[in-house]
Amino acid sequence: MLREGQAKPTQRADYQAPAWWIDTVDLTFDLDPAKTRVLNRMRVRRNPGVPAQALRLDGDELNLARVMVNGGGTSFKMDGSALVLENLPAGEEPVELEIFTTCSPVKNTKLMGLYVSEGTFFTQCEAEGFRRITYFLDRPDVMAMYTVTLRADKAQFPVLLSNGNLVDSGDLAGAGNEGRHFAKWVDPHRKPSYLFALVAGQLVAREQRITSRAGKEHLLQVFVRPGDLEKTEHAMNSLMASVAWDEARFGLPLDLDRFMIVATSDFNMGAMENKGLNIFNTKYVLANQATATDVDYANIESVVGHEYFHNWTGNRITCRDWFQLSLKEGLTVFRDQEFSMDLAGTPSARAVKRIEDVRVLRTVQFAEDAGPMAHPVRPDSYLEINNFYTVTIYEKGAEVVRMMHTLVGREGFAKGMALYFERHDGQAVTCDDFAQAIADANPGSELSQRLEQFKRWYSQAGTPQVAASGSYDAAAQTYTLTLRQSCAPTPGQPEKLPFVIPVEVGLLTEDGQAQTVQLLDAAGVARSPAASSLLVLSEAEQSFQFSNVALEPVPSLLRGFTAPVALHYDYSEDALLTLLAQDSDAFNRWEAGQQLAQRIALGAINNPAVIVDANGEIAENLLPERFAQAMREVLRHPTLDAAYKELVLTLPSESYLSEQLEVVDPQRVHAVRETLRQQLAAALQGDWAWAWENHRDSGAYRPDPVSSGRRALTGMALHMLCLDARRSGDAVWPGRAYQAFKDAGNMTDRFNALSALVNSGHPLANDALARFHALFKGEALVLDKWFALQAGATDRGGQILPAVKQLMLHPDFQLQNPNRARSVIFSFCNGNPGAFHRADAGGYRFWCERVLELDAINPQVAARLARALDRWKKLAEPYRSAAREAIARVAARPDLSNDVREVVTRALAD
Ligand code: B3K
Ligand code: ZN
Repeated sequence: MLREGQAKPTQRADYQAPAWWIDTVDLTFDLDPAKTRVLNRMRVRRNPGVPAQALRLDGDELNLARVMVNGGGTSFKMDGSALVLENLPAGEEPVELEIFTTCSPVKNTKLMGLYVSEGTFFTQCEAEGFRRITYFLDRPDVMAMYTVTLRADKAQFPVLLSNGNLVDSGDLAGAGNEGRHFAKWVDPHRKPSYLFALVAGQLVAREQRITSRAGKEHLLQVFVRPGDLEKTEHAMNSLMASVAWDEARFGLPLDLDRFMIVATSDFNMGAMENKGLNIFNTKYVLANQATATDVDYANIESVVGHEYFHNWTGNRITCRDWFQLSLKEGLTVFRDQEFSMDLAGTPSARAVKRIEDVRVLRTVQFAEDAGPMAHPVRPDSYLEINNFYTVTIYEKGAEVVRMMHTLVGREGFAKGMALYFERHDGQAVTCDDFAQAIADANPGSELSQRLEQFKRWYSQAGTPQVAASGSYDAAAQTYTLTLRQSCAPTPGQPEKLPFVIPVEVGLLTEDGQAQTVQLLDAAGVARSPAASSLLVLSEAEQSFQFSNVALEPVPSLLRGFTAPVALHYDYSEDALLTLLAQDSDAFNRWEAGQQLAQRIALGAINNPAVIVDANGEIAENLLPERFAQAMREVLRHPTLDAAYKELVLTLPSESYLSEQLEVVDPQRVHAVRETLRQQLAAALQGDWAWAWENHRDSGAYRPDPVSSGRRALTGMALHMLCLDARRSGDAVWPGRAYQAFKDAGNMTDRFNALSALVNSGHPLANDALARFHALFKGEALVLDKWFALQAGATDRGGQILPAVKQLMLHPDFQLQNPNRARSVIFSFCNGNPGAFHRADAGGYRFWCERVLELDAINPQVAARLARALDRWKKLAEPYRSAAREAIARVAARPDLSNDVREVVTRALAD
């Protein structure tokens, strides 16, 4: 329901080429936190391909002082926040436009456009922030050459940065310019406005000169606040690795003399790929072993890589319109995933990365696909584009690219990328253009034969369900595998057509040996014998035949997770145990363990005889001995990597389990999973102790996959041992955890030990938390961890919500700072279902208040929080009604941002 005056959704089908082009932009900034003056000189010209129209420039919260055309005055009008020039000269001659505006960066709490963070100026323009800096055609298909002059007080803002190359700098002369200086930057590449950036403040840089394969010299710089320089080594190493990787794997070199990264502690997201001047959340730059965990190190590597890879996939070839966002995001996530895998090296470390990525996809994206915000990888409409920077655009988009990679092979994909750049370098294009290039470079491939159908991955939302069944003919030694696909309706899409789904399949014997078999092609001709085959499912139902199958097989389906689908096969428990113990495909081996655990958990959740008592505890034994034994064998396995073991031994999350249920009682899900964890802790007590003793590293800290894996496993073991001590009353392990916490030589071990104490609810936790806080008082990112740990801790009887309210009163809490707000509020509402969903609705009331409070400060952050109740319709009573009421209370507010309004309106829609 739209109220009068409210914005209307933008539709993909309404796309029109711009009526005007902007060829050059010359910006002069007089930077002042309270009132910054922006002089914008543009050369614009009519787009001859489009009927003549007025020039309509986007603007938002700007104060307009002057508009001039070709050096003289002009008439103009305002239409809402847009500046409209109706009387520009006719004809194709370029027009010189001069617009003078002011804005107030210090008041900019939305952190979009130009803002101030700890006394330093930063910008964020994607998607539509440039219009908050000056009037412009703020759309990605308008690409211009930029010249930028920054002028500011030299003592306060000694470093002045913008995109491209520094061409001039010095002190400003003349009256009123005492103590002021300037810097002039020219970007040698045309770019859309969303890639504009400036930074001005007191910063220091780590610098590195590199020489490319082609022998060209480049300067890499990582800018941070003074004092943080020693935390930039890993980011710089990651940047160097990224430059080398893109050149080696895709032949894509760095196209700038200078490439800069700047870190800020006030940022709405992870980082931003502005041309030559990436701006990062400090969380994805700063690390040393005392303050950052292994996970932080890995995230820095992948985010630095991601932003760097955008330089080609996003910046050199950009999006025609924001509906094409996955063109750059899906492809760049695919590239950063491949980068991390290539750097990880061993097959086992690659599998660990793949499992981690799939786990996010299945937990978060599948839930998005099943909820009110479900949208295709290329959406059809949006009210606020910032709401569409989603796991569907990013992670599912990356899976779509990965399927193309699977269908055409690694070489074929590289050829496709080369053709994509040959055709579209310097252009703003669509997802269709990308898919076409990959297909055209691979004539005869399954992709090019079925391209139109394949592209349904871009247009249809929802997670396809694939049901598999098999039949074995012992006499003929053939095995027939039948696959059926379906996809549930999503908002606006009641019916779906079949997708093209690549399914990698291997056949094992009952005792887990690989069978080398022959897949029969459509004509019934046997392909060469193989231990694994790629099936391409393109019809609603399709059967595939294998010959030469000596023994009744246990199928290993969707190996490596070759498609973003939910696969269903009615495995016997024995078959799952075989796959867990033997499958040569590491992904499916992990998956078999997850399915076993899921069966046990869902069985208990759905069994009315399993009683959850008033303390949220379950007395019965839920853990079958066979499962415990299988987990013990994984834990004690002589050759599996520690990182992999940790993944197998982690039970499916509460959110993932909830998605498998029709109706969710979140407290019951929580109780069952906690009980299972507690019982796994007890059943394997001696094994956990063995794992802890045998995987501790004494050598120098290195965040590589092998040693990180060992720390992850010892952390898990310590956690399980403390959990078990809670049951037995034993004091030894909590004591060791406390000692490990105090003695730790790195943040990973220290935080794991602290987390073991906090999450097992041990009395020593309070002392440890106080020490931790004292130790890291001045370290904002570490304090974020401290807050997040407490807000995300295991709830036992409802103690977390009051603790969260207390945390918000802590002098270090700051609602305006997105990292801090996320560390407390999101960790509770989005990350702690067992604490958030309370029968007394206290969690939902808290959510409602915080969404409204944040919306007045920063709508983007508020809208993310608003999504915590996306899945309310699935909840059992009394949660369902209470959640609905809380959402309705938000929706009833007349002054909501588009961001929050879109989320709550969709949530309440039928
Ligand atoms: N492109 C940015 C995200 C911008 C988000 C705007 N709300 C970071 C990235 O994906 O690399
Ligand atoms: Zn990106």
